[in-house]
Amino acid sequence: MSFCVDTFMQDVIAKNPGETEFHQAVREVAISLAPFLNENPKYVDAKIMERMVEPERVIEFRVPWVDDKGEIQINRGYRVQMNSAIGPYKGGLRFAPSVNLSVMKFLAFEQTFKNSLTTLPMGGGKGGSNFDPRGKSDNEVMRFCQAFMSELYKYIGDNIDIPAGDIGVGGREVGYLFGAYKKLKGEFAGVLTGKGLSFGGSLVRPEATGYGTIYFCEEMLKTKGESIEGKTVLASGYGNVGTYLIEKVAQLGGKVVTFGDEKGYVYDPDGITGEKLAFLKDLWVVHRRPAKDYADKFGVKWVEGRRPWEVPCDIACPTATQNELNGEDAKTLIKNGCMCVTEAANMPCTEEAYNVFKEAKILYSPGKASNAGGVSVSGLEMSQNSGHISWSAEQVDGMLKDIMKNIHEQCVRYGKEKDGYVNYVNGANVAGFVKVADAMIAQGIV
Ligand code: 2IT
Repeated sequence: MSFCVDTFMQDVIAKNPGETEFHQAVREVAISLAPFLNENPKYVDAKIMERMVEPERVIEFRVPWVDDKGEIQINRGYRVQMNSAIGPYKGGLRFAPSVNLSVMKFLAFEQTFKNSLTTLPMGGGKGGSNFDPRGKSDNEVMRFCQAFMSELYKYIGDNIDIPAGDIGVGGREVGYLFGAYKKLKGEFAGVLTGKGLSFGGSLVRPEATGYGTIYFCEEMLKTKGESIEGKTVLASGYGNVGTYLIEKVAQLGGKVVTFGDEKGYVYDPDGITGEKLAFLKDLWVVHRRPAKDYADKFGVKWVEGRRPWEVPCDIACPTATQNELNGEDAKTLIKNGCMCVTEAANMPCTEEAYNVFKEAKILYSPGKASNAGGVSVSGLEMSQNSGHISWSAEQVDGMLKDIMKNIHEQCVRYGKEKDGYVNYVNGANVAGFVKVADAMIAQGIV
């Protein structure tokens, strides 16, 4: 048997009609794995790819709750339990209006590869709801989280499936979800990660995705004899990921000059450091305020209705959401001299954008490699919970650095081409695949 991307994709599209994000994520993996699969037919014969695109289980449920006005609201909840070959399902929950089954499945599929790369024993899962926490009161968010957990608790557990945060789910939401689980199950278990420090959370978990992305970026730059110091960097979002990414760049002597939201972006040519960084750190994570507040406060430029990729830079870090950087944006970045694109969000670059970067042979890393720091520290939170211990910030940060370095090495090992160019997409996909695939073969047809 041989592996043919077109035949495989036709089948995936026929079985999952309309799920465009899921098709996109699977196609990227299929294209990059095809040569490897055809050199290693045991994976083709065992139909590993066909098995991996079929979630082990999808849970979809009604989430009714009552808002502050007394009106009944109905949202839809999801948990996609994608793959448990190398560990219990692990992955975040996303609360955003754009959430649908396609988005959940693409994220769960990516998560399986990402978690495999972390070197920790975690399978892949993802969940969430089309609930929008923006503009809701604390009480509304709490009632929603309780309603959501009143169904989800049946399917999760500290050795079964361990959710965490993603877009729209931060410390506040994880706290409410944890409280609801504890009440329903009557047990205090490490069933969620990203918890508050006083009830089993890990130091450095909030910072881990942003910090980890920059540690990975540093490793990429090192291969060219470069570093972050003195570099001009673009970020897009300023949630949990963007905020701490900006902080780490500032700590390492680089300068992030943009961030934004769906309304536009801030351009601060002097860089977001010092007092401005302190303001930014609270802007969304604490106060949930629009990006424009920063421009108004510091008298810098606000660019309405556009994305930051038009600003000249050395390094671009998409930190917001899927497909936020398209082929045209990619061409603009290259034209302006960008040498490195490190994804902090999940699948933020379109297929066209990826092809532009590949053609130009610049440093480009997919989120499943470079943003794996978040779930890695979640894995470390699970270890601390099961050992009833807590590690210092230095210990966790040191382990995070080692993990990001290791992921970079795996990408280079599997992604280096004959001319020395490292295709991090191929490297991440093959390395992530091999571990899961070998575990699946060893466990038989289950
Ligand atoms: O996309 C991701 O890796 C996350 N949202 C974090 C998942 C986790 O379990 O910490």
